[in-house]
Amino acid sequence: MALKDVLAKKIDEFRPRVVKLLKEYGDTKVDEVTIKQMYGGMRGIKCLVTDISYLDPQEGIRFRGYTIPEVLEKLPKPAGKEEPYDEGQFYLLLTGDIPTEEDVADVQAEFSKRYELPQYVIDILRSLPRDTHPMSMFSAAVVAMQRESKFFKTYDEGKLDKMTAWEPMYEDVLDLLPKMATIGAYIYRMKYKNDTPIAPDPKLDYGSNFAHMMGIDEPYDDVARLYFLLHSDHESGNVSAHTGHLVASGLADIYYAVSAMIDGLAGPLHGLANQETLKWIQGMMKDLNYQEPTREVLAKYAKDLLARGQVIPGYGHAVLRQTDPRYMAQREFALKHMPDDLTFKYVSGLFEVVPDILKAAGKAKNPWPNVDAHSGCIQWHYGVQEYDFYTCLFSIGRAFGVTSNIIWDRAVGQAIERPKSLTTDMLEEIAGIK
Ligand code: CMX
Repeated sequence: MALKDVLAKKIDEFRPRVVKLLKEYGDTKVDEVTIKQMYGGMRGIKCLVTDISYLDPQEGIRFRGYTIPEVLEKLPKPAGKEEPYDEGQFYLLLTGDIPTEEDVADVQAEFSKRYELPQYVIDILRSLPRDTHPMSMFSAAVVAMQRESKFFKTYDEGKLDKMTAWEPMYEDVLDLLPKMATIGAYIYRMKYKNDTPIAPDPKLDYGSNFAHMMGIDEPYDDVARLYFLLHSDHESGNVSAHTGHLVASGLADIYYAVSAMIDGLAGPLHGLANQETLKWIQGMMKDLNYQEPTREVLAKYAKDLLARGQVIPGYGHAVLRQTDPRYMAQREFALKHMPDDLTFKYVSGLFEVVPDILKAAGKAKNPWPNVDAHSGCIQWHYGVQEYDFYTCLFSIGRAFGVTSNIIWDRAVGQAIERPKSLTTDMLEEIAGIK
């Protein structure tokens, strides 16, 4: 069955569960909120619903109930390749089912018609000053395509209906996801490779097409497939996913929502962390005269950093309390393909010493590495050495999960977001200070 038909069936089966919860259990309490949480970025407040992924503090992310090792094992892979099709990950995120080869081929056929960018998007990218940050370029290119939105057109013609609103949203998502790869690679080659963009090849799967448009040989296609899959979703409360959901909750279309998602990713506390981590590691390599890293020198370097009151980049997490399985998946790739890479040796050496140092320091709730401790070093190894671009890669991957969530938001009629604010005076009153 084609993806859209499978999805339609799933949505029909799922809606009564939401209706029952709201009708019969709508007043059931889920959580309480403290003043600390209100000032503290709403950390941990249970107030969002998503069925696409769940972040278990011990196990890490589960996509539709599957752990990362399970997803990597179960999803179909292109012949002779190590990493699964991103088309298959999209199918899984949307439906909760592991797709067959045929299902993946259907999604690939849909994507293959839609990689080409409208000329005006290229014109817009080219008209921006070349030193514009690639994330700003990315966001501008996506929002510029809003005129293509079928969702908006349906709304504008007065035909948007609660029961079918997910359908034009789905069509918009299918239009946009392949173009995310094309925009990313276009920006890369225009900005960093002497303005030599490479046209998409519709015969290729998503990861291979991206590698082709980046102009990077195998196994960068596997790197791309893995990278996009690992970054595709991380529940819906992180800044990028939440921003996309929030903007779409006002019935904005996917172009506005994904452009805003990109803006959300651009901050150093979120998507920019991967480039910051690699920058720090390479600074350390320079400080240590590019010597082969030993446990002793790495430990001293990390301890000195802590003594100066700084955080160790790539370690710790707001929710996770174990080594991020996304880190482990990348580590396995690096051990196989680039064990002698010096940057990887530093990354690997830090993994051996930093957790104990952080545990001994006693502050960080999670002393283990997160995804960002690893991703930059693999990109660097395959020639993507422009730090600024790394968050664009994250944007392409994250769009798979964010757009899946938004399709389901429309399917189950998630409402416009409108939490309530209080003033500091009111909080002092509640606290009994006044
Ligand atoms: N190095 C040193 N100290 C750290 C630390 C680290 N890597 N991680 C946490 N701590 C410290 C915090 O600074 C905090 O200290 P204060 O009480 O003095 O403020 C204390 O430990 C408690 O923090 P926490 O509750 O464990 O962590 P948070 O939820 O507040 O912050 C994070 C999480 C990721 C911002 C933090 O661990 C950090 O700054 N890590 C380094 C930067 C990084 O790797 N960012 C990428 C995040 C990836 C992602 O979010 O996906």
